[in-house]
Amino acid sequence: MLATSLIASALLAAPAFAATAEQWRNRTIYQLVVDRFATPDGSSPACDTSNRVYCGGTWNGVVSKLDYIQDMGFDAVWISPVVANIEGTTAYGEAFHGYWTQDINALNSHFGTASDLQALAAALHKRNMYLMVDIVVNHVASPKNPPDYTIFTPFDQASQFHTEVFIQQADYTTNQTAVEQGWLGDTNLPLPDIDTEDPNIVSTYNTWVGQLVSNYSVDGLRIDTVKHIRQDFWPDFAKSAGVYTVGEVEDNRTDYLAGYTKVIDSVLDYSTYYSVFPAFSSTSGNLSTVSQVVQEAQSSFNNGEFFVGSFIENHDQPRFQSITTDQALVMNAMSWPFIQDGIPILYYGQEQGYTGSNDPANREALWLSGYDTNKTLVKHVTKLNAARRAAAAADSTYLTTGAKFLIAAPNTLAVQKPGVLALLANGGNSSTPQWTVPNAGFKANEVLMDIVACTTVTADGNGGVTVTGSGGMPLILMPTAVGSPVCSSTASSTPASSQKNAASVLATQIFGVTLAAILAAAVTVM
Ligand code: ABC
Ligand code: CA
Repeated sequence: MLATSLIASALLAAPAFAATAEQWRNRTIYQLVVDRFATPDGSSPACDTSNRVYCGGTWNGVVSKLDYIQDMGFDAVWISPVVANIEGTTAYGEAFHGYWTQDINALNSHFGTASDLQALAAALHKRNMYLMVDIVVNHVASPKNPPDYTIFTPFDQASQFHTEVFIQQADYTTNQTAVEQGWLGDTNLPLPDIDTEDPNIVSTYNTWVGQLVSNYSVDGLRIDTVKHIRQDFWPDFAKSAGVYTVGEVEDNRTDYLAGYTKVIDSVLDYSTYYSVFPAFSSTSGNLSTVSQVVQEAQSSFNNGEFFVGSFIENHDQPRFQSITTDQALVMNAMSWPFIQDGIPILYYGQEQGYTGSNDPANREALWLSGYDTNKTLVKHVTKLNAARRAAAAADSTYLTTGAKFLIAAPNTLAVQKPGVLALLANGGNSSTPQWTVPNAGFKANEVLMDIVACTTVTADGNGGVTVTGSGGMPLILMPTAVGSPVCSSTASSTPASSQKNAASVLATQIFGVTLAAILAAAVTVM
């Protein structure tokens, strides 16, 4: 009796999962900007991104929309930074995004109270979902230049900061010391760079991160500006955090990113991003570069690509649909994070077809979409999540076996993971891509389900496939026993345009067969 009630109360308390990288491996993450995701009362205030002001989203707002996130199949949420930021307007507007720290020991009151943030963690845990919090330790932000250091907490003295010298673009490839000890921002809004060489500051930060994680039951951390602090700062910091850490190292050089995978759990997969994004955003993009970059990362990253955060959009980059609105290219690009080795991340609004370009345009209010779950891309991502989960359940090696490129051509890719063959293309919505994969690892003559169109493809006698796509769409093939439930548990996501295509292909085939049969019959009669 006592034991039962103890268990019951432990369940009610929904404790932190304080999850390790290993526990994050099978998860998928929905990234959101708190100010732009949901209002606490369900209202839909206007939100002109170009004004760069707070629009009204809060942590309670996030709680109220967890069904929307969970129904798409995500089991983790990455929220924008939570600590108190500088108030009022600056040359670049207000700190609605949360990256302009003033006080690491206080919360940003625009988003709610400490108990609201704890309630968000508890609401997620009750659903067996994880909370990832975004943190910034490299710098604070100053509304004026030179800064008045007394406004910051706890580092409130000029001596606790590096000398004010702004990082220049050229430094990024030639001067790592400048990258680590120079300042981000500019004279309009400097981001004073904290002296993370000072042992007192290091220990303050290590204590701070442990408390943040325990106070708010955090399960994982996205760490900002990781390349702006010396690498040997990170292992102790990550250990003090005690949860999965994925770092932002904005760089297209795989070997450069690799270094950081040795000091924290992993990195956001920026080098793949810089090849995947252009490769899918135009019909003249080159998909074969994707295989080169990914294979280099698989062999040089600590733990290969398994713990990276894989993404197509985020709050710093132009949305995919600001470059192209060809829905076949969009569907292909969006599939990428879900068929590779790492942890997929979807940036809020991508599922609603948002088109904002560079910051601040890419931070649209999601309430303006009405959280429409009938959108094609909502359905597509729901299936992608379901397919990944089904693949992992069907084959225990799915999440631990590196992706293989069976085709890596300029316009087509065939990416194989245990039990899944993803056929991707960048020919656009009027193309009919073709893939010939002589040995795709399926059983001889096995019937496969393409979970994108929810139609079947039959493997040949060697377990290979020869497929002609329609409307430039990707195919994600799985044995029917695994793929059919993905299709039946999620509504059809086939866009009207490609349904028409598929129907006309079918009609041609039927007509072709009929015509051939009539001709054959005619020949026989004659
Ligand atoms: C504000 C305005 C912007 C305005 C800017 C000057 O000021 O909103 O419109 O253009 C936060 C806010 C931003 C704000 C900034 C500055 O603060 O979110 O809205 O911009 O006040 C992280 C976060 C980011 C955050 C900060 C600061 C850091 O994700 O949201 O921004 O806390 C560098 C950093 C990177 C940082 C990024 C914004 O800046 O390294 O951590 N992101 C090269 C460098 C990168 C550099 C990038 C941009 O330029 O290598 O290190 O990122 O300056 C590829 C190369 C890359 C190259 C790119 C451009 O090309 O491989 O290396 O990146 O091919
Ligand atoms: Ca620094």
